[in-house]
Amino acid sequence: MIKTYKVAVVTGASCGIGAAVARRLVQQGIKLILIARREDKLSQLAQELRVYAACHVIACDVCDHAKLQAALSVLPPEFSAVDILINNAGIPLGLEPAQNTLWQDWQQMIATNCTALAFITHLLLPSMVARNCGHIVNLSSIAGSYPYYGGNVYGATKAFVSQLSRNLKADLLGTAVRVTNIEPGMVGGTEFSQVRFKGDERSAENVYKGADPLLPESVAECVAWAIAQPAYVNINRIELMPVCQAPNGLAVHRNSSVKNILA
Ligand code: 8X3
Repeated sequence: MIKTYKVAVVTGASCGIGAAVARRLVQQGIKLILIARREDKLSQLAQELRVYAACHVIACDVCDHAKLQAALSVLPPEFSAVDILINNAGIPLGLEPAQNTLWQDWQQMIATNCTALAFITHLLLPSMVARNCGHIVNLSSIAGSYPYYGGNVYGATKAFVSQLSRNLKADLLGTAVRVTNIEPGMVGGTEFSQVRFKGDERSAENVYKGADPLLPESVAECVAWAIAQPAYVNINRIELMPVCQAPNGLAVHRNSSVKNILA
């Protein structure tokens, strides 16, 4: 039996992967609750998608727990039973080694990628369990599995998301609620790098130079596929990366005399 989900919440819905997932789900007639900070972008997207299904916009920073909780507690009746939660909102800040980073950046990544994701999950999960219907899709990253230079706290927050997904699955055994962790590698066509490099366009563009990255739609396709599986199937995790990317093994620092011999 294919699951008949009716309402999905998408966080970070205003652009990139969030918007692509929203576009993909709405084509299946799923009503959307779109959450992001930028009201203008959200309203524009909602206007585009209302041709397919109803959309409800919540312009809110996911880190503002009180505002988010208030908005989700007064949903119009047709949106009140949330079946799908797409935990997409997340930020990377910086690509410096840990010793050169700003504490505020670490705090902000933890607040957005971990605490806000946990908060909205904690808010919506009880109703899914009570109705015995639901699917939580967490947008983690390959950075949660593979360390890379400058990945420090960003990667650690994604490891949190991946482990939370596994632990939720364990807790939800015996219910029909499903959990899927999506772990993409390099995705172009999003604001990811602009955010990471804080508006430094040159550094942001360099990340994708000469590369053929995934697109937001590549990730949206995975989300849609996981959701469309028969009710008895849980897709635990999907790791995807572009062909041009690979984990690059372990690094060894050698002292300079040996470096000269090996060169
Ligand atoms: C980020 C993945 O490969 O761009 O979530 O660092 S990667």
